[in-house]
Amino acid sequence: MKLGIFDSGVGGLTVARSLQRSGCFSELLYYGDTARVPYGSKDANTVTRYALEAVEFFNGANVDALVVACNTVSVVALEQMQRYSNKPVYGVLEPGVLALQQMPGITQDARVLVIATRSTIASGEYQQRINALGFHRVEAMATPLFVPIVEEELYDGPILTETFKHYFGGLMRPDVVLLGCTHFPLIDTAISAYFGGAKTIHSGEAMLHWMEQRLDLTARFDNTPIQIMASENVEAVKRVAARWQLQV
Ligand code: DGN
Repeated sequence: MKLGIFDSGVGGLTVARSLQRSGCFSELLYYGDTARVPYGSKDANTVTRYALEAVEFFNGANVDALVVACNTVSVVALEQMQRYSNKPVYGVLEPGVLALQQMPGITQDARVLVIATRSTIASGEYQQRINALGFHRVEAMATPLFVPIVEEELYDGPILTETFKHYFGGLMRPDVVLLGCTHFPLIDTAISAYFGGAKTIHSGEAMLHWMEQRLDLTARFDNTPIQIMASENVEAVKRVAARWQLQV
C-alpha cells in the first residue's frame, strides 16, 4: 500500500516515522504545508481551505490512501477532505481515542490529560469522544509553546522544564497524556517523566494500530522509501526528517 501523509509542516514526520518503521507500506509520500504553518492558531475556514488544497494535490498523486497527521486538520476538516478525496482519508483523532480505550491497565477512572494546539482543544472533539467512552476525569489544555520548542530541538533542559511548570504546575498527576499534536512525541519521554511515569499516546503509533485493525496490512517491506514534498523549503523538511531519524 502506498500512503500519502499530509501535515501543516514538519510535525507530521513523527507519524511518518512510525509508519515507515512498521514495514507495512511500500511507499510514503509526505506533503507538509510549510509555507502556511502553523495551522493551530488559524480559524476553521482557513484550515479547511488549505486542507482541501492538499486533497487536490493528493487526488493527483499515486497513493492508495491519505493519512492526515495533523491533529488540527483532523479535527477541523476531516469530513470535508473525505468528501472531496478520490481515496480513503484517515485522521488521527479516532486512532488516538481508540488507543486510550484499548490501553492495558487503564480504566474509565483514569485521569486523562489531552494536550494539543489551541484550535484542537477549543473544538472539544477529543474531550467529547473520550467522555463518550465513559472516562470522567478528563482535562484538556492548549500547550502551543511546545511546537516551537520541539522545532528548536529543545527536547530536555531548562526551557522545557520551565514550560512544563508553566502549563502543568497546578495539575493533578494524570495517568495518561494524549499527545494531540504532531510535535509532542518528540518530548514524550520528558512529559512522562515530569508526571512520574504517566503513559503517553502517540498519534503515529495509534494510527498504525488503528490501521492494523481495519485494513489488510499483512504485506511486509524491507524498506519503505519516503518522498518528501513541501509548499516551501523542502530541503529544510528533509533535514528535519533526517534528524528525526526517518530513512530519507
Ligand atoms: N500539526 C499541528 C497539529 O498536530 O495540530 C501542529 C503544528 C501547527 O500547525 N500548529
